[in-house]
Amino acid sequence: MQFNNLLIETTDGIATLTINRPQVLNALNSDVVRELECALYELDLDTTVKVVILTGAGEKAFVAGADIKEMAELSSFEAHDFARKGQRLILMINRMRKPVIAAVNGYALGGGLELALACDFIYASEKAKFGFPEVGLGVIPGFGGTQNLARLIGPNKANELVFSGRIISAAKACEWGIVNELSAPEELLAKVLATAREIAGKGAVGVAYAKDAIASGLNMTKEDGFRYEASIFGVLFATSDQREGMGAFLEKRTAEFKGK
Ligand code: DAK
Repeated sequence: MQFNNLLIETTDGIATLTINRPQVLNALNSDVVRELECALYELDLDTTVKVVILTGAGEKAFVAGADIKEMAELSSFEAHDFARKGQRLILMINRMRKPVIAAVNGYALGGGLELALACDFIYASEKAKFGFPEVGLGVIPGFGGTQNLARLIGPNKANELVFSGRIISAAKACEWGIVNELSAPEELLAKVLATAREIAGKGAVGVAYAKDAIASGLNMTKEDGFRYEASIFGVLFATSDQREGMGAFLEKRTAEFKGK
């Protein structure tokens, strides 16, 4: 598929997906959301891709939110449709079998922060800024932001951020646990790539099931989560990656995982 708003570059099993509308700070209109969904669907099916990195074009923004110009004109039916598309995209990232890392290079506001929160973890530039300005626009976060943020940092900090519409610094976002690691802007992609390479060198089946166990477990009681983890642990003993991983350890060599 031809993408008008995305750049995709794949090297050594790591796909970097760049939202490319820097003239409007990479704001998410319905075309971008549709393209992201199509691109991520393809990347999930591509077994040569082990990790996906999501970032924004330009130096200023990851994504400065939903496209307010487009959103302002939506009818209620279109707004409902926009929400369904956006939520489908967020859920798709959760359900993908490979990790998606957000490299937040600038503003991550509103729908942009929701997109970053849907990723498996966030690395950010020291110059990045985070916030949910929605209440100032008379709405609330609608792409799962209230749910994902409260689960990540707890309800009290989520309440403060969402109710105030305040924009916080990258340092504060890191202190609050929204961001895993900060870097100088020019070092961000290299840092994310280094972590992506580390993950890509592991067994893809183990990584996929670990993602599933952690994400699914968050919606379960602890006991059900333990039971789910145990059943996945058992399933992994039917894979070639388990035989290769343990065999390589015993033979004192580097494992060559096949991802099956
Ligand atoms: N939408 C459209 N255009 C945007 C934009 C956005 N979100 N953010 C920036 N731009 C455009 C600006 O209009 C400007 O365009 P020109 O005037 O040059 O044509 C260009 O990008 C550069 O922006 P600025 O000139 O404003 O740059 P500054 O450095 O002065 O300010 C800023 C940067 C990020 C502080 C400022 O641009 C800003 O406040 N942007 C809006 C941020 C915002 O409020 N974002 C949240 C949007 S609400 C839903 C699901 C989800 C959502 C909604 C509904 N459903 C369930 C239905 C999500 C909602 C949101 O994300």
